[in-house]
Amino acid sequence: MSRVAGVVVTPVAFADPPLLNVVGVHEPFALRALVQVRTDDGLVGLGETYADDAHLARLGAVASAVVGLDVYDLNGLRRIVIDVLGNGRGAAFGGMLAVQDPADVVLSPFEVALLDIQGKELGRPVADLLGGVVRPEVPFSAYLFYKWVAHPGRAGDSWGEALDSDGIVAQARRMVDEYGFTAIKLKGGVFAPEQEIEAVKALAAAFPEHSLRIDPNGAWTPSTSVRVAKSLEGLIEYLEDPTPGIGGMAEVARQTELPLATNMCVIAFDHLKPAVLADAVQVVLSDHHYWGGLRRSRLLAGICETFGMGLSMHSNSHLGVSLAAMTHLAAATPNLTYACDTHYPWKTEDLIKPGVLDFVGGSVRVPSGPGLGVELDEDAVGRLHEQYLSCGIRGRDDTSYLRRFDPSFSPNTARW
Ligand code: GKR
Ligand code: MG
Repeated sequence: MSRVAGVVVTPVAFADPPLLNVVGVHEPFALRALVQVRTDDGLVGLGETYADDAHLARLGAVASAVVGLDVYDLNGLRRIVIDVLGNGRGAAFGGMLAVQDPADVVLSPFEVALLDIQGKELGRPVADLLGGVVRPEVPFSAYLFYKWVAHPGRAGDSWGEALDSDGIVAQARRMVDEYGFTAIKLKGGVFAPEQEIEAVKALAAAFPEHSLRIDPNGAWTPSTSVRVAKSLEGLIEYLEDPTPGIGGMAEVARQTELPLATNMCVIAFDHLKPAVLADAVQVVLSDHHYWGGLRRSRLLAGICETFGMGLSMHSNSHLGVSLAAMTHLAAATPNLTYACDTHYPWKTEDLIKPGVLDFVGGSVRVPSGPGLGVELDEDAVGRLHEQYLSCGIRGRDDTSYLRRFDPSFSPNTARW
């Protein structure tokens, strides 16, 4: 039986294009932390998570406290995390993620790493430890963004500009051609709702067989949300976070046939009861990075099944260790019936050796090797860590970055 002998947490930075959203624009580099858990018999398990300074400090505190833990004692791991962090401190992770209690966010990469070790010890993929594979190929969606042609003062990327419907359709065309996606999500909340409705209609005309979604990250008032919903009924499979809060979502849900999805107003177990009571949300977007890892995400799936809610999967900018974990989770979750979100096509650098997580027909085949089934590229880890050290970014802040170029910018939440 293996025990934890040590943990190394390595912050890394990878190039990220200027993708626009309701709170601003992605900075030139996105941050992630790689968590490597080593056992006394030489196995190494991998986890990936956010990497702002405050989170790194919490990860570091837990890393020291887990030494000696039996790698099968996931309940013990959670107790340690709760003991180390104590109660009652909220935490923000940049972008739009803020939680009342960071325990599940901190738990996640350690839990994934221990499952990776368990799988390696047993010679079984992580999906087998989560109940077995129900779908060997996991469908993902094309995740479209309005975007600038380049970060100001830097060289452009190969995607070019997308600031109108034509640009969005061209971006979708490339995503679909290169990755085979059969579902398409547009990140909205950037332009006036009419312009974004027009973009969805242009996508529907260009991709009549594809499932579509739009996610303005709570940019609209409830009445605007109802108006948008009415014009998109029949065209999209769900409307994601049109307006902030469980109350606002419930108000919209009462007035549209469209299912409402969220990764903003239901992001922790405490939020489920009020959301269910208000019938605010018909689809929950799970995300193992803040729902406490893979097994607690399975618990969320069970709760969604119990209350008749659909289940999809949320993504932030991420690398291959996260994609592997997402794929194992989705492969082993029977009621995760929508294509999962992923930012993966936007990255040009990774921590893992290529060849295991390729998209074919829009899907990633669940890796068959033991554990997560991915291998670190040690040179790339070193390179991306150096990039972290030199890039100067220590936490995600899309708003301040956009304000550097447009000092009058203010986040659009519930403005329209
Ligand atoms: O990467 O800009 C982004 C997204 O807007 C991300 O931060 C969101 O968390 O993808 C996310 C979402 O579905 O809301
Ligand atoms: Mg969302």
